[in-house]
Amino acid sequence: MSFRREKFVPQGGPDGGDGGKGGDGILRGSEGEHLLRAFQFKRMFEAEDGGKGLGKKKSGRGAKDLVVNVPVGTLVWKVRDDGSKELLGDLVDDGCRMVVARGGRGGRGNTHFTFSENRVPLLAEGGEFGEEVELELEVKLLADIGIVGLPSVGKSSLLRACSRARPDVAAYPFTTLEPVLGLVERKRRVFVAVEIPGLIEGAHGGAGLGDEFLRHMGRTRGIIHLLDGSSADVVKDYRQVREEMRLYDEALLEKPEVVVINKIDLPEVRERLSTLRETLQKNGLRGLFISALTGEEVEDVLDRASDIVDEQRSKMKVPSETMPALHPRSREGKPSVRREGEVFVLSSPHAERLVRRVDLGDERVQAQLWREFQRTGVVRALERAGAKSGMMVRIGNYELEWK
Ligand SMILES: Nc1nc2c(ncn2[C@@H]2O[C@H](COP(=O)(O)OP(=O)(O)O)[C@@H](O)[C@H]2O)c(=O)[nH]1
Ligand SMILES: [Mg+2]
Repeated sequence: MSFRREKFVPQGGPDGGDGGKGGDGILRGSEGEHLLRAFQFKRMFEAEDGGKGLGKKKSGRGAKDLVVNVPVGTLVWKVRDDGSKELLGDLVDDGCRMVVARGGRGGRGNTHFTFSENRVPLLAEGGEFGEEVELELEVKLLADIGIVGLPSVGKSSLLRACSRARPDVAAYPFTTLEPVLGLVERKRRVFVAVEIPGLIEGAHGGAGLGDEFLRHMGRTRGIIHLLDGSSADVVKDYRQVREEMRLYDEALLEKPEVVVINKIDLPEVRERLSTLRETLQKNGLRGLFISALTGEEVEDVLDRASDIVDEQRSKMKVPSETMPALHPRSREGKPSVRREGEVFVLSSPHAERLVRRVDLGDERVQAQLWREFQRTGVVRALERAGAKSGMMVRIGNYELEWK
């Protein structure tokens, strides 16, 4: 609320500007995020208030939106008051944004409450309250790197060696029947690796596995193709797996891959390292040699895989996109009245915002409020509900006597 100040004019016209809009609460999918890090120590996030309206009809500044980064692939659930949940959507792309709680609009300054017979408007609105929402976030790890290879080449062992994932390791095939995901941390970079249940293993697991396989593989940015150094023919093994991949989806063959020969800790493998290298070379392959069991040279593989992930991430940048807000803004709506014993409870956002902001003890304000209530249908609603002189009317947190 503000009035112009001019020399020789005791009280100028009203010039109170509107309040600024409160910031929106936004979730943003981010490739760089792999855990809900932002939520480790903090569970409650609040965008800033909009700035106050000023004199000279200056509007308050709109507050900056609050943007919280979550991993790409996060599912967002809204928790209702009764505890039930509603899926609002998932943040599938890097940079996509979801407005989960809208900031309130600023209140209108007293310039809006001038009427012909009222040159000194003492009414102004409080700002609209921002939306408040309780969410549950479910992180679905999306694999960056798929580890493929025949049964028992050491896929589970490698995933164990480089992440905290604990897949079954066994000396016989057909163990890992579900894709196991592990978070791999390299220096300051993080990526997700998935053990793809061997295609042959999968063939024993029923039809559903093929879909699982594709779901994870389709999205990976690269492949670690693991070979067993103690195998009689690593090139044949390699081709067999590539052929299986081709049968699932030819596009899988286009993904960048690292060829890795495992089990170099075994003496018989160590002895024929140079032969193995030659054989691979002759077939146009270059491999890295590791032992998933002892961890020897595993770092090299992870560095290489990490590079692939970074390269592919920068290639696959999708334009930032804002999802539509989640629920339609409640409209101001007509005032409604309900009775609670002797008290009439008025529900009208506009009226609530007015009483929050003005000096109810001032008789001039009361008169103007009355006028405004008449104009906006509040009086009629109360009368229709049976309000009579002397009864109490509750508006927001205030109770007024109806005269
Ligand atoms: N000596 C040796 N054995 C290994 C190595 N990696 C895996 N193994 C063994 O090979 C067998 C199969 O390993 P696993 O990780 O389950 O293979 P997967 O079927 O490809 O997941 C297990 O007995 C492992 O202990 C390795 O680097 N050296
Ligand atoms: Mg396994």
